[in-house]
Amino acid sequence: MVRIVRIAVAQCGPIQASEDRRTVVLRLLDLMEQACRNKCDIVVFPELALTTFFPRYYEEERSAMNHWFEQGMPNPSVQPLFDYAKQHSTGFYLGYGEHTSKGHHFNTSILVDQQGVICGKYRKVHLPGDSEYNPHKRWQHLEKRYFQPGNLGFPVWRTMGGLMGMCICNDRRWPETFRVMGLQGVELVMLGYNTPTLNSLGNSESADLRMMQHHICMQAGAYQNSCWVVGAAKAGSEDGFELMAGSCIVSPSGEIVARANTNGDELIMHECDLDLCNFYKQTIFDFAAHRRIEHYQKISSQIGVEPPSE
Ligand code: CDV
Repeated sequence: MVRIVRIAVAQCGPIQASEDRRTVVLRLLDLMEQACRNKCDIVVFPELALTTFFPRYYEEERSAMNHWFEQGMPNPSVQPLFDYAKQHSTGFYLGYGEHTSKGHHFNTSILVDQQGVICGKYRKVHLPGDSEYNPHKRWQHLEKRYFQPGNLGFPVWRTMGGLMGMCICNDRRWPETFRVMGLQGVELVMLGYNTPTLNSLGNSESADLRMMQHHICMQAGAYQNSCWVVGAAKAGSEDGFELMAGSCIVSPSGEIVARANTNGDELIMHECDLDLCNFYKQTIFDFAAHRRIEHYQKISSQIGVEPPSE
């Protein structure tokens, strides 16, 4: 039996700090309706898809940021997305700031199935940026101030016809993210991102170079683990802060098969044949046949670089 998952990537244009959840959810619903009209099975929304990218703003008092977080999921503001998913049998991936009942804060994504039920939760592991105000940056990136590192690992869920995984933004730059899911046989990895178009430290990285780095990470993750990788941007100018677009769908061969070409709300789609994963999983990346774990200890026992002594 052919296993096709029709994926829609719902790239979002900017969300300004003044926009309320209701307005944002209406935009997301509009994208979901487009996906549904095109008979898509799953819609992938960006990281922190309900708000502006708030970690760019410094607050001395961390609790002053609580209004950017969701205390329950679903909650009344996002319920229309869940209702729509159930009525139209469309699953979705959604990124948001999570404030738990125990007072912890995470940069989270959920996977909602075609019955409108949360079937997976992921909390961002690789938090970039600073925990304190950084005077050397042209703008702040304070994820380490406002979020705890994810504590759920990189699970893979058997749902919606395949083996599904999630990660968030900066996670895509770390090969370990994909490999841990690859070792669970993942067939489709969904991710949302908010990536500044330029480097906040003002170095010479061009926007094109940063776009290339973004794509190369997703392409390598897909190829080396023989899975589909799907990335949804929040793009454009958020209150004067530029975020890159470049949402795309990458096949298990590492090729980009669909790519957004605007900086705004835009849907891209592809019929992902999950059985295309089998070829590389059974040949060049047959892990059971070729991995040499006796040489990989440093990967899970060492964090920073330790050069040999002189
Ligand atoms: N939201 C992010 O995780 N952004 C990072 C930036 C700061 C480099 C990213 O990897 O795109």
